[in-house]
Amino acid sequence: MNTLTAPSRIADLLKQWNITEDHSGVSTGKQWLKGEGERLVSSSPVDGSEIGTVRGASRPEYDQAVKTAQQAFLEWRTWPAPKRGEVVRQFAEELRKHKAELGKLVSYEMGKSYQEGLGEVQEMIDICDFAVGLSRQLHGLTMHSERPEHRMYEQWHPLGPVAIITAFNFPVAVWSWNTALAWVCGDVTIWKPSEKVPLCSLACQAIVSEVLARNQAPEGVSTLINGGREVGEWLAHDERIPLVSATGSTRMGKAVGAAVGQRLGRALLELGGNNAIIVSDKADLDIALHASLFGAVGTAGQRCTTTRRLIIHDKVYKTFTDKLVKAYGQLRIGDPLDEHNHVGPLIDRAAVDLYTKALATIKEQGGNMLVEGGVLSGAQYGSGCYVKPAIAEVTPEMDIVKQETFAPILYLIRYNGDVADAIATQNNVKQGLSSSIMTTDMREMERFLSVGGSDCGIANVNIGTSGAEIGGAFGGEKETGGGRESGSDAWKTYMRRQTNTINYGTTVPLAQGIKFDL
Ligand code: UN1
Repeated sequence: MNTLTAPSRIADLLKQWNITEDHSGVSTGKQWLKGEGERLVSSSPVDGSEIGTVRGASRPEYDQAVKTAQQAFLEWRTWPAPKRGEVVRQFAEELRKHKAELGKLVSYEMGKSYQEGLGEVQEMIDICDFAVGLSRQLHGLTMHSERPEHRMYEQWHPLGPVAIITAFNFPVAVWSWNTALAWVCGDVTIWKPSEKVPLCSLACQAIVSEVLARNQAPEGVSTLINGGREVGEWLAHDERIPLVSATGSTRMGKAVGAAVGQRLGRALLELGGNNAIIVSDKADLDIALHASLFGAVGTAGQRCTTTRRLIIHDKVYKTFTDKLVKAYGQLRIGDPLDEHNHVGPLIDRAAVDLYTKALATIKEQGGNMLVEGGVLSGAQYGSGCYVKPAIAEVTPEMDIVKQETFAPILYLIRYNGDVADAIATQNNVKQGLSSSIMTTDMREMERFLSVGGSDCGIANVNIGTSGAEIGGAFGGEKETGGGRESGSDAWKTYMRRQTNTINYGTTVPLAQGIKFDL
């Protein structure tokens, strides 16, 4: 066994954050509630061992935690934004200190490579740094009033408690995209992590609650509510929570969106993708190869931004796919904490079943396997979660190609003629998260980016579909849910806008020239 994953090392890792083998998963900051609800078992897909159990919230505990958050909001919103930013700056400092350990825990509990675990913590640090600057830039506009001696402007106020529902594939980063912004905006946060990776949430809560306590922030600024699916439902229906930010499957997002919409709350949805790279006949094929490879097999195909489809021009199809198949032959699959490996396990056996079913369906629907998949067996694959990245030649109309299978299965589609055909194929799915074109042709590039081009929230040139930086707004259209998180002006979703008109004159003129004199 790799020394990094020896169970004793993981136990040590958890001890530094006072995480015991059976721990409460419900906390309002320094305070941990009992955890009288569902018990979650955390088992590592790396070696199949049970790491610990986490006790979720009962309904009364949930209500207590939300009440504490509401109370905290009343104080937190009065802190000057740069002072809240200072707390986030200190949180980033702690994350820097804990980067290696937290990255390791992410890798061990979720199964992504250690490099990617570190990258995920770096993403947390980056968004915190972004939020610190933002804390001095929560600007509104001023407008010229049509009325004399009047002034008009807008300002942004905090919203209230923000619920954050996250998925297993990014056990720590997506929470911080939301929290770092929400906190500087003056909101408090309530986190419902994925049932599959609860220990990562405990580590994050341990780290941030120290920082909050050190700064005398009120209890409830960072609330953690582990539990089963019902916790997500409670949050979605809860009128005390003005914004629910949810990352996960389109099925989950539709349910959350409907529940939040029903009570006219605000939902920020970041759901499934079906991301394609167009490989033009004018592409630099080496660049295309590298970008496609990481896009398709990084995180074992379990990113919402994973490259699922390659739409390749006929003229370069053979040359490019030969290179691709050769590269797949060199992939090393195994313990993700061993830095020699490229591909780790899928999250659990249920995910392996979905992968296996998808492979069977591809064949049933007429696909041709260019690189056969399969579940790996043998001592080092004892968890039963390791699978081979597969490549299938398909036609774009096949049903399975239109679905998001959260596994390393890459679909190859041919096009000939104009880039417009490739773009139409790319857009002809229900999801709209990320997209790329590989080309050295300026006209093709601009057409891909123009109004008739990619219909996705992210459209890249000569880089892959995954691995977005935090500085841009992150999210997508259509069934991806329409929300934007992270950089640019995504912060506006976490605040309410108020328009103010002030009359400093001595009369009351009405807008639109209306006369109403007595
Ligand atoms: C996700 O898979 O839910 O762009 C988020 C990326 C990462 C985030 C992915 N920065 O691939």
